[in-house]
Amino acid sequence: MTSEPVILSRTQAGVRTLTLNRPDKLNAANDALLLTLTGELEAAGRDPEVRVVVITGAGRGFCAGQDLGDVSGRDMTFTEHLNHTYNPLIRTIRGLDKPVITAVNGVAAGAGASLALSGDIRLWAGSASLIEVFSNIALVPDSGSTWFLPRLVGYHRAFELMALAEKVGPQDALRLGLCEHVYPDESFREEVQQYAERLAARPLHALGLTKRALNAALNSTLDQALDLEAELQQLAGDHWEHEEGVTAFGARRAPDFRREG
Ligand code: LHQ
Repeated sequence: MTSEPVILSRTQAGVRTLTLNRPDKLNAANDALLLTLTGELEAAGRDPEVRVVVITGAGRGFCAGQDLGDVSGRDMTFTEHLNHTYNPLIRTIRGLDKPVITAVNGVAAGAGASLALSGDIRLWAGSASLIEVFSNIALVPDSGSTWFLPRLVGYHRAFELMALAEKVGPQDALRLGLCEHVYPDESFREEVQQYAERLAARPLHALGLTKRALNAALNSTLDQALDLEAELQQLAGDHWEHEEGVTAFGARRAPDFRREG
């Protein structure tokens, strides 16, 4: 008997879509799902055909966090489990020098909420929601939630969301800055693909450096940010993308950042 792959992968117009595929459990994560997703992200980073990565969920959920029925992680301590699975995943997303879109199609709970927040761009369907559900089972928010959430909503709202584990819907998510756009359920997949293709037409090398600069700036002083900008601007300025952008501007045509340099 062949079992369904835990991650589905397809590539269209430079957009690699990785779909969490345990729909019966709202894509609750087991080790296989987490390790495969991390491997797929690394592979997408190396693949020149891939310009943008989309992470989404099959069925009505995005990701319900740790699969509470899966005991495969139980021969490890909680700390070992996080260091083996969730932490490398979140680090890979934030460290990838290509844009990652989290396309939140349904409920994102626990570590699934952290995953939803970890994207460079967060697109939500009308029926998406986010729950910092950890306190329901008397755990601490993990997989980056304690880092992402207070930066987005401030300490106090973050604490309240974590303490009460209340569901955040799309309109509140937009207002709080937990997502960039909300699209109707019926057209969600098409809207995500269209958005991702728009991003894929942008200058990939410059966007990778922008991602690096922003991530560093979240933890740096203004002086450090200015120094890093000056360093990275040299890398951007020396790249063919910059020449293409300037040439296109002068010629009053659209730049073609998809061509090989
Ligand atoms: C699930 C799950 C799930 C298994 C729904 N597991 N089956 C890291 C490292 C180490 C240890 C621990 O944790 C962590 C990080 C974490 O992520 S901790 C947080 C773990 N996640 C949760 O506590 C969420 C538990 N789920 C829920 O609270 C609800 O299911 C939510 C709010 C996500 C959705 O509620 P509903 O829309 O009402 O759906 P449902 O509850 O009816 O679930 C549908 C099915 O999915 C159901 O199965 P069934 O066979 O009855 O249809 C659930 O048992 C299953 N499912 N989450 N995490």
